[in-house]
Order: sequence, then structure tokens, then C-alpha cells
Amino acid sequence: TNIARILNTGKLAGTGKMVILPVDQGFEHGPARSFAPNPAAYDPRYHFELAIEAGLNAYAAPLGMIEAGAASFAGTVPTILKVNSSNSLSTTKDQAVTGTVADALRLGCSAIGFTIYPGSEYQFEMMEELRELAEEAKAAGLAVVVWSYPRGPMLDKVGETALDICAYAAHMAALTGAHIIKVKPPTEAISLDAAKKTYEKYPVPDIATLAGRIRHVVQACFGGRRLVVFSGGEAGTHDAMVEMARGIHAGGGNGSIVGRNSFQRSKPEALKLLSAIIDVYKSPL
Ligand code: FBP
Repeated sequence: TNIARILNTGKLAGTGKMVILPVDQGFEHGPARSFAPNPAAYDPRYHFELAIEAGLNAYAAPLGMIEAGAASFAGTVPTILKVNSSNSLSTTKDQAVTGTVADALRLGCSAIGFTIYPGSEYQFEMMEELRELAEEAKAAGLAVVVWSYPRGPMLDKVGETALDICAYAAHMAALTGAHIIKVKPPTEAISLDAAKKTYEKYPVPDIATLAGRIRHVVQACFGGRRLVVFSGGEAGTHDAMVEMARGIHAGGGNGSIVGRNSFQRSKPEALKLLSAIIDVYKSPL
């Protein structure tokens, strides 16, 4: 199946772990904020090459980026077509549908990728759009990858990555039928008033460590029966990124999905970092 194709590609093939390159930041944050630090990354072909050279499991991007590389790179690395997109010119916490299952099939993709914003005013529409696209994708044999990013009126910056909210968002992504769930690494905060008593009564073991928090989020995804990967975030140091991967691995997470921290570095620096992250996931616990 296409999930197996993703899991059996690259340097982590057969380990059940994944490192994925996501490049939708041109939509999300704009071209200069995304690519000015390493102008070679303005060229969509750069990202296919980076994913292949680094031995990654998959490359995820919106329609235009995948189309621009399709002629040269089709079949060389599993691709995830990001079928909805937001942008920084909008004040609404919503995304537009910018790709279809037919596009994914035409371009030989292994999966569709879809973002939901649990907590947003538009969350139910987003979940309904996902339901339709996921049904169609699964009928065509494609895997479904869900970015579950809580945001909206009930959540401040702390709340968006709080442990209870992250676990809740990951669980909802599992409930939508996602094969691979993508969330941000959780912090120690518990944000939802309704959840605080529960967490006091049933404290999360090792909540002070990233590994402890990752374990809680993975458990929230059907007791560890779904693939859960964690995103990289804004530029961090090489050592901080490797340390984060160690926490994800130790907590039973299935891998990292690292965008800006890959393509905003020079190619040699990015390859060095991705190789170090891959080594973390290869190492025995
Ligand atoms: P990064 O590794 O660059 O953080 O990418 C992960 C990602 O999920 C991208 O796919 C997406 O563009 C971005 O983060 C969205 O982040 P935010 O919604 O916080 O701006």
C-alpha cells in the first residue's frame, strides 16, 4: 500500500520511523520568509533533490510545487500532495482546498495531506472537507496525512501547543481516519479548564520531559496504533533539533517532519542535520 511505500523508502526504510520534508511554507508564511535564508530553495526541484539525497521517507507540498518537479522526479521519492492551504494575508483560521485526489493520482503521489485547525471557527467545515477528500483518497488507495494544528478564539499561544490540547488534536485527527498524524511537539502546560481536574487526578508520567509528553500524545492516538510525527518549527540549532528527535524517539513517536529547519539551511548543513536526525531514529532505545 501507499503507507508501506512511505515507510519503506529512504534510510529509515523498514524501521517504522519516518523523516518527511514539508514545503508548504510559501503559502503559509510567504516566499521571502520561507526561502530568502537559502535562495536555492525558491526552486521546487531543490526540495525533491534534498529529500532524495537525505534519504527521507517522503516530500509533502502543495500542487504547484509537486507539478513543477513531476517531470523530473516522479517516482523517485514518495510525495504527499497538500490539498489545503492557508496564508498569512488572512485573519481567519481557515484553509482553502487547493488540490484534489485526481491531482494526487495524476502526479503519482502516495498520499494527500490536509490541515485541520481544531478550535477555529471553521473547524467543522474543515473536518467535513477532510471527510470527503479522505474517503475519495482511500477509495483510490492513497494514504491520508492530517496536520492537526489547534488554534482559534479559545486558545492563546500557550494553549495551541499545551499537552492536553495537542493530545486532543492528535486524537481527533485519528478519529477522522488519518493514517499519519502530524502535530507540533507539546509543552508541559494543561490549557483546557475542563481537562485540568482529570490531569490532576491522572498525572502524565514524566510530563517534564519531551519523551513523557510525546508518549501521552502517541497514546491518545488509539493507544499507539496510529503513526504520529512531530513538526520541526522555526529555525533551531542543529543540536536542539537532534535533541528534539531524541525526545520524540524515546517517547515512541514515529518521526519528524522538518521543513524550515531543512531547507533554510545550506544543502550541506541540511544534509548533516537530517542525517543526524535519521541516526537518532535508527538507534536502539
Ligand atoms: P516546519 O518544520 O517548517 O515548522 O513545517 C511544519 C509545518 O507544519 C508546515 O507544513 C507548515 O507550513 C507550518 O509548519 C505551519 O506552521 P504554522 O501554522 O505554525 O505557521
